[in-house]
Amino acid sequence: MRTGGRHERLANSPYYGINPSGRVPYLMRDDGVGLEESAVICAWLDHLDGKPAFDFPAGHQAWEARRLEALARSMLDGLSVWSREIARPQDERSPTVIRHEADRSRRMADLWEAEIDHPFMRGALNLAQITLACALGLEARIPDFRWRPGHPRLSDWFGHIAARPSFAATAPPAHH
Ligand SMILES: N[C@@H](CCC(=O)N[C@@H](CS)C(=O)NCC(=O)O)C(=O)O
Repeated sequence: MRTGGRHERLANSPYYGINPSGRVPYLMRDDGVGLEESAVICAWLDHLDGKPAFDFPAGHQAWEARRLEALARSMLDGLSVWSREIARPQDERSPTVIRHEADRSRRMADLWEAEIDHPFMRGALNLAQITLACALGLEARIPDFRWRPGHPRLSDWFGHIAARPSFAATAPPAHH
């Protein structure tokens, strides 16, 4: 089993022969079938030992899990657009896109300050928690993404999850 590593956005990258979408992460299963999309790859890895920990809970709670996971992904997707935009050469950056994503990130930080005490966000580790932590951790890559002021509960929550050995070992390197 292999996962896609460093990714170059090149016109004729040999990586496109492996994964035509060109996106990472990408997991090549031992049977030769490749999987993309973080949630799909996480589910696959989580099921490898026959004791999955990240499956949705039963009943109505499954909708809460889906709802929160979608909100976390929404924040992360917006931040990905922002971080990609500021990585472009200065004269190719769109101030409109950057402003739109900065505004979105502020609304989402407010939303999460209100949602962060939800039992699903405070209980056993799950994909909604991981996704939100990845989003908030992008403060290391996006200098103007300053979500902590005015969001004490979210800051406290992030402090705990960021201290997990797995998060500490894979924190995004600061670009500034
Ligand atoms: N929702 C997807 C997002 C994947 C994604 O957009 N990956 C970025 C890097 S973080 C990428 O490969 N971008 C390169 C491209 O779009 O060409 C996931 O979670 O796997």
